[in-house]
Amino acid sequence: MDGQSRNEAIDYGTLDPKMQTYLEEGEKKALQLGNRGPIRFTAEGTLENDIIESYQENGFYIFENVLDQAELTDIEADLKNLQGRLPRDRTSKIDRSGRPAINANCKSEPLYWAKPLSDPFGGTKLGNGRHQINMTEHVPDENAPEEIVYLIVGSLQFSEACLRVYGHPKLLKVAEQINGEDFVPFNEALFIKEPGLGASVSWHQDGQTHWKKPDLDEYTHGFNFMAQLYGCNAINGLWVIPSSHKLGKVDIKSMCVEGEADRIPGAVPILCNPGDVAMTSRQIVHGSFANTSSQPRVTVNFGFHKRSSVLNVETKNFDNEPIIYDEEFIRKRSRVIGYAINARNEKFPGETPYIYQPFKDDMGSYQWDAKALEGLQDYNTTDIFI
Ligand SMILES: O=C(O)CCC(=O)C(=O)O
Repeated sequence: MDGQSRNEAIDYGTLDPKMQTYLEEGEKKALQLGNRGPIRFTAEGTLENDIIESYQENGFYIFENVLDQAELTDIEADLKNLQGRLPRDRTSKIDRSGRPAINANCKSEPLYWAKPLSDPFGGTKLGNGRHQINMTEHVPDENAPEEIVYLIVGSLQFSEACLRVYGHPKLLKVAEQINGEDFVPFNEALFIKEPGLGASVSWHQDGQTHWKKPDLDEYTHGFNFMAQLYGCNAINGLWVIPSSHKLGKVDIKSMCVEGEADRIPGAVPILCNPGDVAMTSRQIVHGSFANTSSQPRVTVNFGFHKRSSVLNVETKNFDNEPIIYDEEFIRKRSRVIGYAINARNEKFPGETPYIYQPFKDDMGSYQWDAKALEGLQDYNTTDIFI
């Protein structure tokens, strides 16, 4: 792969020789894993076995060239529109042009703010306290804003281009192979790591409900797709510890080494070109450093679960409120899959649309139109967190 560049003369690596070595070693190891390539199916339509085996072994896989330039251009246009409609600051509902901002009518706040180059998650209770360690924070340029938006959740209500990525037939077929044909949604988000500003995401594993279950396996807490708008490099990209998805719940503090700060040994960066889509087990230990690089990283992030991991689970949502995921709850939340398939089919009529088995006789109910868009307002209040 050519990969997104990392300018060693000005980027963070050279400021800290240990970090420079860590980045170089991680890059080398990442490229040796061999877990990348186009999405390939057998003549019978199943995902090629070597891809499944590699994903099973490493806990992540990079599908290359999934989105073409035209699709990336649409995503970028939506992103710019979204960024132009952000509120002036975290307390505001008005954008810089005086219009209602994108969060103006949202019941649940979709925007996550942080100080530039800071660590907003480490050591906090967010996500049930899964971010155990503090990441290195950096002093931004003196002209940097006080705070930035680094994460937008419920992103499919704000971007039709992202909704169409969610309905991508090959990606949904991969989801079926990994989680079964009745797979269910998790959540959707945009991670925005602007150069010299983007916040870190402290090392963590994502599952919360099933760690102690006797039948826990590497598929239990689902996976994420991470589609890359601009590609990503070792500084701005997500890092993972290969195969750590098979270790059960780990003590992340104990993986850190004295004198190495947040540089967990053995980790590798997910290196992508624009249009590549990484698939990562939610159980893998993963995190990202503040974006001190000169390149942006924008990830269109969305995940899926196995139905058996979710059905009738009593848990707490991201805001720590009790919740039960019964059939009706799951069906309603899954409507986004139906809308996404139909929205994609309208834009790309030459593609064979994915058939989502739970809706196979019912796709007409998920017509993508203005009413459907209206119905997606606050859809993320029913995200399925396990
Ligand atoms: O993309 C990132 O930097 C963080 C992603 C992440 O932590 C997640 O999707 O769980």
